[in-house]
Amino acid sequence: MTEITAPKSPVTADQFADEIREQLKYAQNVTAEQATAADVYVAASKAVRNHLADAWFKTQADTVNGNTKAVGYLSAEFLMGKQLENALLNAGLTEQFDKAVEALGFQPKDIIDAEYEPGLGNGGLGRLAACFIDSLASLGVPAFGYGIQYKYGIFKQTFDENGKQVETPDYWLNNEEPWGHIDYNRDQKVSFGGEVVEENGKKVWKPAWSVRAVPVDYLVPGYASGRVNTLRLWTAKSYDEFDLLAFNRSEYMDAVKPQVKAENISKILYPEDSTKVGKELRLEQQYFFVSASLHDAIRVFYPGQDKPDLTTFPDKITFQLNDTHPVIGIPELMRILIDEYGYDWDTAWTVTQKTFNYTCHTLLPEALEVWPASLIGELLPRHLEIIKKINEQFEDELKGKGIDDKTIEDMRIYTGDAVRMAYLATYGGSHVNGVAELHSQLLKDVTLKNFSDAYPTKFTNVTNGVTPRRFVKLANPGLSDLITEGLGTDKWISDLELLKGLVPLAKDDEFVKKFAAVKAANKHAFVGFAKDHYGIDVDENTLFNTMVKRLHEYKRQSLKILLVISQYAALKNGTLNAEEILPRTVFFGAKAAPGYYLAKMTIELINNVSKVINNDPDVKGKLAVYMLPNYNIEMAQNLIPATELDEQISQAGKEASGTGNMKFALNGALTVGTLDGANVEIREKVGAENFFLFGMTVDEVEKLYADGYDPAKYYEADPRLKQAVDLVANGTFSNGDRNAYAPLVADWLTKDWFMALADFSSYADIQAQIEKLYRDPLEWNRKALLNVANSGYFSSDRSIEDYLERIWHTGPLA
Ligand code: NBX
Repeated sequence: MTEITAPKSPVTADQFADEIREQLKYAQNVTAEQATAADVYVAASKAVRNHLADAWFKTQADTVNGNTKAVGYLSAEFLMGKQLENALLNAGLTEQFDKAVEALGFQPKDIIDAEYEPGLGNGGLGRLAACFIDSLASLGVPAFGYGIQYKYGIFKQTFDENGKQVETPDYWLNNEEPWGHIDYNRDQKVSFGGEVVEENGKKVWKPAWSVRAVPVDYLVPGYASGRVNTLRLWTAKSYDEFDLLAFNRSEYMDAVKPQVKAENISKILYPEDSTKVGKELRLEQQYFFVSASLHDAIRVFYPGQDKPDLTTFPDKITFQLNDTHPVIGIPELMRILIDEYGYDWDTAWTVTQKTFNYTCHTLLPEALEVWPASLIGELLPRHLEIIKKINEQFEDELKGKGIDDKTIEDMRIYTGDAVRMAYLATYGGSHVNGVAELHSQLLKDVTLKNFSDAYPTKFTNVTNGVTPRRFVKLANPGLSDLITEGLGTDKWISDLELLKGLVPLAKDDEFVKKFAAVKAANKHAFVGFAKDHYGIDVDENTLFNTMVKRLHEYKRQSLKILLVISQYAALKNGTLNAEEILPRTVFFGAKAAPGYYLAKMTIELINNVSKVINNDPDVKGKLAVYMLPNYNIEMAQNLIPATELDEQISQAGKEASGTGNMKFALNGALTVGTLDGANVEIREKVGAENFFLFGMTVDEVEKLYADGYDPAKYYEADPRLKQAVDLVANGTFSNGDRNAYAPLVADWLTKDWFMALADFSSYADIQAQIEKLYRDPLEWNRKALLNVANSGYFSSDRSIEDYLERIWHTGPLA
């Protein structure tokens, strides 16, 4: 007997159909007969939202009145993905919904698909925030996600006829959006600019302009916890909608200027740019959402109190800083406590330090935000003063610890002309964590070494995780059913370590064959998805080999495309005979930051390699390559379950964690990867024999840098690599134009900062192992199943439990 514990609402399908009809009639103002799929989507979303309302109110009340410290997750990005299916799952209404929409004459899938995916994040960091708030709610921990409701999310990516990336704005609010509720009555005022004056011996900030921060609330339903938390995304509005004087002078454009200036703040998500800094609007965004959120938390936890005792603030809520983006919250809380509530510096500092913790998501020094002091001074003059004073206190503290002047200089938060946000976060909070074991170790040993020496107990690790609800249960229903069958229970959905119970089943050939059949069905389904969405004909009788993530040199999409080119060349040369050839389909998905030249050129190259290979009759049925446009959560949910081989091939010591790697392992793909980020832990858990490892280690990379790296040597030494680079250089993928990729080729041969060429040989060599194993489907699938069985650790529920224990020191509501 299979034990089913998934939530199930007592509402019947008929009742739910009536609720949808009611929404259609009174909210959408269409009859059931007139309704389109888009209407039914909105109506069903509102109906399911209503089902969550009582649990939401109760959770809010318990959060404020209970004695459990809440978590505030401050993040500039929440990459949520589509909401309806997840809300139905957590409300226990999936089956009723399916029947109800069928009764209304629709296919459930068409209604789910009618939702427009919000793209309020760039990649891993934003998706992690979304997984974390899902897990917090599912564990019953009182929590708020705080961020920005951008009008325009991450750009939409298409390719022009030359294969170049084209970015178009993503105006995701073009249609009715049923999930967010704008609450004009819980607004906050956020001010900027002006000057600081002394009045009666007190510093007083006289700002020059203000915007109105209005919250838009999203429900965050937990799975089987009965709890619904809040994601509060701020939108910027102007206080003076309209300058009537200017309007009367017929200066129409000027009349709306204040509105435009204010509303610009939440207009657009910055596409991740790890190299450029100094964007005024970005600092405005950061301060905007952080200031509004801190004030909001005070409003929530001290309702109606003019003189709240804010020394208890850190007992009410702990704020996690998701990377450096919200770090301006540290001086802002100091300012609130001192200027708005009259606390002395030391009390304010104690409260502030207790309130914040910082998660770092990078190892690239250029990705740690550093703001010009002049910019902070202009935009937030009072904060700059506070930062300077924090820095003075910090330097004194370091002197007191006997640290030498040179080291103190290296550690300064305020350098005289810049403010280092990572250092401010490290000093201003209680804990600092990296996002995988290796990453946290490297933070301590390299990136933040001086800080870890001075404050060793601040540093800890919390390895990332992903939510099993979205990325297994919803994305892979076939595998979910098989897991439930194998374990005899569906409890794994909220206790992912139970997947371990599948380990013995890897010895059962019949079960392994069922597992293989699920993968085959997922591949088949993806062929349909690819046809519908991209108009391509994918051959499902090939190995599905995927590399999806942001385009970045350190992630080394170049290494993968060079390998593909060398495989193509081997097929063309006849170096491989027909029996040796393992038919493969390679899928890439990646957005490049719009200003990132080499990344964009790599996309263009992949597209043109794809054109040549896919149109070459000599390799038909043996090799195909696709650069799928606009990689997003929806694509991930469809492609990951269909993938058999996943690429995690960053240079060792560069990928902080990776979370795609976890999603693939949980969905039964084998990984080919380097010893980087969370790959290290994945390999440990799933077993070295179930992971294709290649490439240099962190130490080997360091040694090679130190010895002087010359990529041309590697090019000369491996004929496979030489041939691949030569084919790019000689115009094979650019209609004979030898200049098309010259900058890329020159970079590979003279610089290759992330050492793709040095790792090429071991990467090419391991392919033989991959191909050999794939020819034995039973053994391949046994290993893939063991990946699933041993990846329960990578649930974001486990990550949150680690945060609770190591950093937040709180837990579920009673
Ligand atoms: O955060 C990513 C890391 O690269 C991954 O290794 C890690 O798994 C993931 C979650 O911890 N970082 C990331 O996604 N960064 C950004 O998206 C980003 C956004 C804006 C920005 C800088 C980086 N200014």
